[in-house]
Amino acid sequence: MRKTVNYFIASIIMVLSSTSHAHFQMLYTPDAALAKGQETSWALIFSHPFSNGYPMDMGEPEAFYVVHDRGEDIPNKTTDLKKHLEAVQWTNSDNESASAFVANLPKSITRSIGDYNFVLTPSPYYEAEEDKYIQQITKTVINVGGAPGAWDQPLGLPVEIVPLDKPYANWVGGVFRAVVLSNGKPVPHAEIEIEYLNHDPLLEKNTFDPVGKVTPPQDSFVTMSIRANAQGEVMIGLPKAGWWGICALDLDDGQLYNKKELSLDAVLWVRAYDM
Ligand SMILES: [Cu+2]
Repeated sequence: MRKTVNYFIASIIMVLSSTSHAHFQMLYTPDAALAKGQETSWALIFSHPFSNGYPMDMGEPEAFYVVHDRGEDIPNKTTDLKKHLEAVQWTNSDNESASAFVANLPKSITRSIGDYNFVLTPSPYYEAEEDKYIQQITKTVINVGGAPGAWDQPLGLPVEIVPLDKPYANWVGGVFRAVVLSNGKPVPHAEIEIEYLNHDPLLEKNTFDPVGKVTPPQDSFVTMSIRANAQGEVMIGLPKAGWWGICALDLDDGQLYNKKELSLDAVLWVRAYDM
């Protein structure tokens, strides 16, 4: 009985503490800098990347596509990827699961050299605790063959984090800069959350690696909070190899969804490599 009560209390504490961690839309693929075109595997999970906290149900995404850019004078090419989506149940190591999506993209998608901006517009997620909807428009940029494209150009999304450094080519120990846009305009002092992808998605198992790479000294280190500067620019350090998520919160102008408040957020994933 005592054990049951303790377990019950522990569950409550876990729920309370996980809700204080940032919800993060993940648009994951293992590698960001590919030597040549190849098949790529993706996981689209709405989760808590640092803590391996409970995942949240994703509805069918509103949009999932890739914009390929091969540099000057060649027009961008947009390829819709929704037909490649496969609905799955994604589980964390506490056996909490939620609906998510995976995509195995054929080599033809990343056949040529240059930058590939993958964009996901998930359907709005209802957050009961705050009685509002959250929609995180998410970008992951990868490169094939080292030929730079227009990684520094906005894609014209309603809300967007635009890189000021190549998001797919960062050494550990470097910094990464970006500017936060809403309707194409910088957002001064935007509220930003940063999370390190501490538990790698295991794509063949639809679950996260139960072993985290780092242990935080305290809860403030799980989701780091910063503010953009007066020009809407953000700068973060990259102290460890892997993926870093940057989320700019609530960039809309009081938008509603189903007559409730909608927080329209922008997420960018940045990859750091060991030197
Ligand atoms: Cu959360």
